[in-house]
Amino acid sequence: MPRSLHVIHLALASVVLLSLACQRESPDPPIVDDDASETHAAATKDLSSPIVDRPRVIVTTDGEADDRCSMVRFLLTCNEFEVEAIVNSSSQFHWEGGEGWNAFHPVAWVDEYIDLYAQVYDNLLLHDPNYPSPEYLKSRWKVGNISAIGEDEIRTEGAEFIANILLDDSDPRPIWIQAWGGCNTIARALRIIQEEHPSRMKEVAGKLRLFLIWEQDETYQSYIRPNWEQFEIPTIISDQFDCMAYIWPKVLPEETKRYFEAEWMGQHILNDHGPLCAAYEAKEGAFQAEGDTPAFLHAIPNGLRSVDSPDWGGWGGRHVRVRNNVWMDPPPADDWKHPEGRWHFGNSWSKKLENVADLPEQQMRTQYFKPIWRWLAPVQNDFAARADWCVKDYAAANHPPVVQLLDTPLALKASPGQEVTLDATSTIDPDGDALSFRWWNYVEAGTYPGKQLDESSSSRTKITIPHDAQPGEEIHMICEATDAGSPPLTRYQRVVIRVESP
Ligand SMILES: [Ca+2]
Ligand SMILES: [Ca+2]
Repeated sequence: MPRSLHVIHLALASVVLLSLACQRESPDPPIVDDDASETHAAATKDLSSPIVDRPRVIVTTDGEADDRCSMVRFLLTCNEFEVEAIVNSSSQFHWEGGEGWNAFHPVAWVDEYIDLYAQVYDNLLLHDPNYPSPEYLKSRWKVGNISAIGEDEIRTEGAEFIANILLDDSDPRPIWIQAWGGCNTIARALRIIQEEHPSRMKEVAGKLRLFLIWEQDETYQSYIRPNWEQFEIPTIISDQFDCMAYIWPKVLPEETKRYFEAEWMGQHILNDHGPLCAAYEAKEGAFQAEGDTPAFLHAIPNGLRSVDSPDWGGWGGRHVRVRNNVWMDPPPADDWKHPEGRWHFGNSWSKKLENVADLPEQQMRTQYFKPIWRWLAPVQNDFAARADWCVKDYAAANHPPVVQLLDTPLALKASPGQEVTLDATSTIDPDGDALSFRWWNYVEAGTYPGKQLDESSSSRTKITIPHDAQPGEEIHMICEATDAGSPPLTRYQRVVIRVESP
């Protein structure tokens, strides 16, 4: 690559390296170019693009075929996270001793997938030095509670491991625990804390974040809710994830489906992208299902800052507050009420809408899943770029732009009628690709009930706060930058404008 691009590449690498400093265990640190670090420091002065701490994540998985597909994508995305643990757990669908469809995939599949990751690891490092070593990932893989549906009695290694991570007070940053299966291993871990360190429950809850793909057993209701919900753990329980699971051919809009069909999947993921992608379990060459993927899409620091609040929306969908700090899916119609108890397969709105036949109901279904599918083209292109990183050198692959705002705070106040400048002209692309921009008003994420503000295709634009906006209302403006590389990659910044009195 040309020298100037090389400097930018190293500078970007130095950004992510900063967050490694506070990682307990980290992969071998790559060599840092001091000059490049200074270049970056100078380049980011006065820019509203905070250095993003990589979110700490714990995955619990029931090993279903779609979990295994999600794991391929997760491993290719784990440079974005500090992977604290990957833990096998059971669910209402799969447990040890389950038969037929309910069979439990032998736990060693996680280890086998990390072995496949090891085969492409050196090449992934060419693209981001933050990829954790296979040895590190293996040290973080444990087996949790798998002996039966909702079994949360046995003190498993996986439950203890999660408890110890939560009890480690040397690192106060949040931890996102994802339930790709049941909540039983998470429940057992929390019960260890309640029984042995009751005085620390509030402190532990303070850094805990839950993203549940349905409640795939009873343990959230039987144990976690009565004992822990009082501590206001931000908890997302998702149903909209289902549009990335097996029903995608029925429920995704036509313009999105092509990213899931055999032609696209074969070209971008399955063929000629190394052993990890080759292990991806396609269905007749097409996407099969990745129902659990939204649980970690939510935490990717792509600029949307969706982890800041579940109702802000982002790659993992958008949710509304239902009770205490529990968030579920926006209702498809005003008279659809969230369940008082468990939110799961048995009362899922997705399942209720899956096979509707008449047009208005189909339109309702499309709207219901929009919080996820509106992002799926960039999500799939992001996957495709990572697949390329398994086999291509830096110059031959694409890397996402870094959206940087100039004199534009990420949170600002403005009064009705006031003009606000939104400036992303400092955005860079590590490959030197041309960039296209879109500044748009994410209406659903805000609280201003008026009509959508006009969008702009300039990197720098001005908006006028509507005259009927009321003090306290919020307007969310998204800057979306897409590069001209192949596949095209998109990153964001979000500016939240709070309306104040004139
Ligand atoms: Ca699962
Ligand atoms: Ca690029």
